[in-house]
Amino acid sequence: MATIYPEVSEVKEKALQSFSKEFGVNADICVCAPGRVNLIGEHTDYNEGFVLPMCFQDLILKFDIECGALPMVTMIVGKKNNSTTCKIFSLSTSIGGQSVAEFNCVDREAMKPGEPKWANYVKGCIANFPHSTPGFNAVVTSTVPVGSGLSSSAALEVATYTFLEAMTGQVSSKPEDKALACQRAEHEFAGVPCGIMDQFISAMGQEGNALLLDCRDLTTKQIPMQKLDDCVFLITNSNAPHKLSSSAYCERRDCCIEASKLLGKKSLREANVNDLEADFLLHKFCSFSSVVLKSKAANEVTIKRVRHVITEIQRTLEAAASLEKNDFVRFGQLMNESHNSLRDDYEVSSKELDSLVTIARGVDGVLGSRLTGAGFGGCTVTLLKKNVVDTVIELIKKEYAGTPSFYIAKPSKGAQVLKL
Ligand code: NG1
Ligand code: MG
Repeated sequence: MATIYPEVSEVKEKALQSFSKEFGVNADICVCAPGRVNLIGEHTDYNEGFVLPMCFQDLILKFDIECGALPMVTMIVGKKNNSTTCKIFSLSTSIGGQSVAEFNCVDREAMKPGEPKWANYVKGCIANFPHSTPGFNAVVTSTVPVGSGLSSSAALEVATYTFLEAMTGQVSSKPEDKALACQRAEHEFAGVPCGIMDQFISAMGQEGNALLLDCRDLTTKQIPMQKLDDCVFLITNSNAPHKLSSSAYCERRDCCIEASKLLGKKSLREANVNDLEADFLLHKFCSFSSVVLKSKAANEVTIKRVRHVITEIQRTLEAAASLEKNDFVRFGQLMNESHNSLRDDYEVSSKELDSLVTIARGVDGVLGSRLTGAGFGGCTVTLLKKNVVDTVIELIKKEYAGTPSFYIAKPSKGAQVLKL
């Protein structure tokens, strides 16, 4: 049994008390699932490439010494209620504020997305759970900030699914089935055509490790991070609104799918830089075949998008290998290259994210800095020496135009059932 930090107990106690108050009985199930930060491998998951995310807790550092960690989790406590309905109270702003959802969870045909929005993730998981589910009461709360690229949605899905497993005793023998069911929940009930990374890491994360995930065959490799020693990952939330992100996400995804079709590949994972230089260009610009010719500018944009995906997949593999060799300098360089490619070729950065990255990179002791998540807003992740964390935070507070928030990421465990 892994260490349960006292702070997790605090989140748990609050949820249990609310449950007793709302329902007049004690909950008998308690589960949690974390958000995640992606270290490298951005916009590669839906191209069947590699990603390298980790679950994390927010480390408390004093004079470079680790003296605690705050949880970044979504927690659900609950109990069967001998009915066909489920009634769920949300306690936190990151899950739609204080609100309640009530619906029939036995008749799956009747289950449709609706209001409140956060309950759609829960409904999606119930609809995709391979066993029947009885009615239940629950309280859900979260410390994962919403809309920041730290995957609060996957945390809610994976927590829900883990809750259903604990309640029915039907635990998935393969964690990939659980992740895939949660991904379908997001596609079908939240209408977000997300890749597989978020659900996988939330379900499979292990304390002290990042996870290298091959999004083509769904094989994984735990990458130990204990050797980071005097380095740490700092997450900076730009707290900038990212209105563009969902339409741009779909547009990028469609562009990649179209490009892979034109190249005659199942996905961009099968493509390599030669495709960009020879075939692709030739095919697009010179051939009079059945391919619908687009303007030169549109083709150039597609080539940039494809170049990002191809090079990012390579960078991710090299980054995982560098981490295994404790070559953090190389890892940091790859993070920088990743950001530059997301900014210039994939064009998903923003002035806020660029500014955070530039400020951080200017400090001696920073090894690399990049945007994380889909882009346009949300967070950056920076690899740096522990002894310059305070300097970087102070400098960002001083020079960044917005109001940032910070998390020092300690690799932590994925979804779990907690003892009551
Ligand atoms: P964020 O922005 O962290 O939600 C999104 C996708 C991921 C992945 C990244 C880009 C969702 C829910 N998740 O992450 O699957 O494609 O963008 O690497 O849309
Ligand atoms: Mg999300």
